[in-house]
Amino acid sequence: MLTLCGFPVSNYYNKVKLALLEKEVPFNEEVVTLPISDEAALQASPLGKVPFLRTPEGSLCESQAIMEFIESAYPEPPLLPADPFAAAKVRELITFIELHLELVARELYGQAFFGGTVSEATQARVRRQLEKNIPAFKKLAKFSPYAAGELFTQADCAAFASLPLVGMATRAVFGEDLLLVAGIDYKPYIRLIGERPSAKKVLADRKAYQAKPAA
Ligand SMILES: N[C@@H](CCC(=O)N[C@@H](CS)C(=O)NCC(=O)O)C(=O)O
Repeated sequence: MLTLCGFPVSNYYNKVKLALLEKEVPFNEEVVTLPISDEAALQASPLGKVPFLRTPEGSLCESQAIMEFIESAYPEPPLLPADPFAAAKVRELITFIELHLELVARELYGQAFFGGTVSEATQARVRRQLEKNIPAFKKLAKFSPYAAGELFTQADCAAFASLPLVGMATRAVFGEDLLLVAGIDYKPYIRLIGERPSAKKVLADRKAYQAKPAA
């Protein structure tokens, strides 16, 4: 049996959880919070990040590596197109969502979500970067109706988990949602994905986790 380790507020955890639920793969969840100090967990995820996956063959970290494992081990229903070029386009989009949008916006989270402050220099750098990367993402994303086109793919797992964070963080720090400013009307798309049973479970589990008093 697979065990997904992390916590249900993490966007990367929820990306993988969506894929497992879409494929109806049986899995357990183990809450692992940050910072990770447990030596066995650090063995599984040496950078101390979540998610990581325990499998009967050993553990795996890095959400995209986990997604690729799940896709190969449980091919149905596919979350990547069979055509190699179309599959590469999905992976390209995931890289834009995570590396060029989410990871850049992540520098704002301390101020946006955790009551911290981000220096003006960092804010300016992040804004410049996002003002370059968001229009680039817009050129690739289809939203017709899914992120990469007509099929629900891994890119939707990534987009559903990460785009709202980019929007919320930029709105909180800059006073405007830079995705919307760039003309990416992602909210109807998020609502569409949110109708899927997999996404409903991810959202319900996140809400329940957030409602729990801190241990
Ligand atoms: N590239 C990693 C990113 C995972 C990641 O950044 N997870 C966050 C939680 S959403 C985390 O563990 N942060 C703690 C840290 O970076 O030390 C992946 O795709 O799994």
